[in-house]
Amino acid sequence: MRVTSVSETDPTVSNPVIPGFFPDPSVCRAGDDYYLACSSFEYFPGVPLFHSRDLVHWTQIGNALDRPSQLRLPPDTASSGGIYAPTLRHHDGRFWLIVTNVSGDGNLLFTATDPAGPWSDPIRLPGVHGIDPDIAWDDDGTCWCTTAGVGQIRLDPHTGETSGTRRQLWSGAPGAKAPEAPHLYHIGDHWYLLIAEGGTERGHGVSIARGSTPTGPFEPCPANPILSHRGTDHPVQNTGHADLVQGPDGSWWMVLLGVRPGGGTPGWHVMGRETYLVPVEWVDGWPVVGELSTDMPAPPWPLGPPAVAPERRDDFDAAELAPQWISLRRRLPEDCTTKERPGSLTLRARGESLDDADVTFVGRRQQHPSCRVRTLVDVTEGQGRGGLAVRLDELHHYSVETSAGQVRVRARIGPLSTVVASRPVPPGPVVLRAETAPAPMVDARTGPDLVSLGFEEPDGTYVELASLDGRYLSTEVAGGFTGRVFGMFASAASAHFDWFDYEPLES
Ligand code: 6LW
Repeated sequence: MRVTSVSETDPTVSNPVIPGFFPDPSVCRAGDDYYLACSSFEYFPGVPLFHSRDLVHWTQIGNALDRPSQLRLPPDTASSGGIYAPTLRHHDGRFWLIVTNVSGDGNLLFTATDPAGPWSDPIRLPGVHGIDPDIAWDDDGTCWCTTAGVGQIRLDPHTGETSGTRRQLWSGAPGAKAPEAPHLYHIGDHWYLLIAEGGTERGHGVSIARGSTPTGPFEPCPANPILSHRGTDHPVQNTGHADLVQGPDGSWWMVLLGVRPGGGTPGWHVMGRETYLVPVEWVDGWPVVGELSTDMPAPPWPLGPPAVAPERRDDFDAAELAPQWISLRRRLPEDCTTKERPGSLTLRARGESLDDADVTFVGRRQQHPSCRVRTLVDVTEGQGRGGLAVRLDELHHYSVETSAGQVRVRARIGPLSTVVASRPVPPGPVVLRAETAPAPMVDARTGPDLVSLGFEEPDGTYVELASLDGRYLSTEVAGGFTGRVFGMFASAASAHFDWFDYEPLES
């Protein structure tokens, strides 16, 4: 996150305010603090949580679901399955997080006194059906749970029991794809029901309706969709899945997801759906959403300290991994530890390759269009094999891996899997490298970037083994709801990673 100050009086801030695959943002305010939660799908730990004091600078403070009793993702959990959209709220002095595990126990409710955790074990919600659950309290303390579709039911948030009948609140704009991501707000004299519709691709948009009670009836806003970039050439596309929040000065703002397609036409996005911020004005009791720009005028209040980004280089000196590190479906202490070799992350292989859903993997999201990722890995023990991956899912990944005396680059693109290049190397630890750079020219035939993979000789000289088209690691090609993750993996015996360095490059 960088504040590009044009001048002290007129700084601009860059959007997305949270770059990288952090979709389906839900935001809440508690006094002078703001907290935001995102979807996490097949990754463990799940539901990344951020903190801000100014809605602009967001620092990840943890992951709400960081133990198996909270997040059970079976080995056969599909990529882009698992944890779908959360809603995060502050009520009665507690934080409430409601979310759907589409590959496990359905809708679940968690509470915490500190959003940094620990969060409770789940309260199961067997009577809540559908994804994108929202939770809101009426003035009399009644709790309403609203889900995609848009259905609503009364909920006891302490027991998870529902009561009454599920009522259909609104079906969104005529002919639009199913309304999703409902959020209910009591603002002034009205209850507002905010939804996403059109699907999370290029047709995505945000619509709203209002009524005099939390159960409706709801009157659609005449200006719906109040936000959409469908049919435009705006650099941010797929805008939708929003949440409203009041700024420190009482003004209103919206967080939402969007993507940055690159390359030729139709454009391919590789960092997933990212979290954006946009101002909102109220006119005649309806929200009017301001211009979403990637370099937007800073909000009219003093900006807090810049976000604390993940450490560029991790030497794995700490007993626990920092919150930006994510694994696939689970993280078993016997397979992923910094205790076996102090100052090193030891990964013990479960699967035999990145094609396996159960591969031992620890990675962090790509958050910059251009970046260089390096890691020092030692597989010299026994028949070890492991390496550095650029992953979208089991069917779309590039990797540079090493085993006794050899380094090779593998590419998996859908049904195709091949070793693109290999090179003998002396036995012993080796620095593996992956870096992304904008494609040299942009026309209808070029993807957004090239992904270079290789290793470093002992004197640091980079030996590029392959330069591959980044479009095949994009969501437009692979489908799904996530974005690229750079990760370390073990695919035979064990691999020891002494450090991991993620260097943003000017693009
Ligand atoms: C999310 C829903 C959606 O739950 O995608 O396309 C799901 N719309 O709002 C995953 O992000």
